[in-house]
Amino acid sequence: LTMENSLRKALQREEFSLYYQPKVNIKTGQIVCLEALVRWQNPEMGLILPNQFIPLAEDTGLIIPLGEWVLRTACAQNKTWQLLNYPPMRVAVNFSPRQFQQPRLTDMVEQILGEADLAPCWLELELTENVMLQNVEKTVQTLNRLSNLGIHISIDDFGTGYSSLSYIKKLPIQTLKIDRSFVHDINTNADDAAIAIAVITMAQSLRLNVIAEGVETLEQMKLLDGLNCPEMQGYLFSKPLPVAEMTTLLSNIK
Ligand code: G
Ligand code: G
Ligand code: MN
Ligand code: NA
Repeated sequence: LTMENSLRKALQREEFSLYYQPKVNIKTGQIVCLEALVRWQNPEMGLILPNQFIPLAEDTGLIIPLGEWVLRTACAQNKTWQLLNYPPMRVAVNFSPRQFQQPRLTDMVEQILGEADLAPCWLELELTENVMLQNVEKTVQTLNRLSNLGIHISIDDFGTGYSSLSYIKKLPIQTLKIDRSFVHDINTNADDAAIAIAVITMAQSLRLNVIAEGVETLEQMKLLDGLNCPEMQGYLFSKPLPVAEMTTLLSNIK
């Protein structure tokens, strides 16, 4: 209960912050997107990672105001970087199941984009397969609305969920993110490599973009590059960074 009470107060006490991690196009060397990852710095408990509080936020419904804060902060930050003349890139925000199912989701997203004065093409939403499996018709309708605004939709942790290939074909999405569990041992585990190849091949046939996450070594990068996976994300390029450090990184590449 302590954790729940602290979580309730954390928003008004401004204890949350966003870290950003680049997604890199390996062919051009450009950063195409920065993924926003929420952190909670509590005075008593210290730094708390999302895996330790997102499930609780989901269960208590606090994910709704927290999610809006994340979206608003990420959009405003991306606009700030654009006004500072850094090369334009998308900002990606993770949406959990309850967030995706909230009433008037599209209105809320549109309003936040408007407040930030950020064009929708610079926003990406990351959804897991399971987020979208609840109600197929509703899911397609919501994704169509978001997609028609010009927002980029990605399927996060792809390969770990239960979606069928025919289902994926129906969805207005742009990108598949190969889950990092398949990347970790890709150089030594033939099964993991086979799954990565299958996802990359499928993405190519469906004309979807594909990105590998959790890339930590040069060997993993080379193998994925050889498989024609154009985009990568992981500690090899950068760990998630707070705003000041990310701004320094952006200055160094400008
Ligand atoms: O930041 P880290 O790599 O520890 O993230 C762990 C998990 O928490 C990931 O699955 C990520 O998608 C999720 N996560 C991080 N930030 C957010 C957020 O702002 N909203 C939601 N819903 N999930 C997040
Ligand atoms: O589920 P999602 O992809 O949103 O989660 C992102 C999580 O992955 C964050 O917790 C982030 O800190 C973590 N992460 C990012 N890059 C790497 C990496 O190269 N290796 C590992 N092990 N984790 C990573
Ligand atoms: Mn993600
Ligand atoms: Na993931």
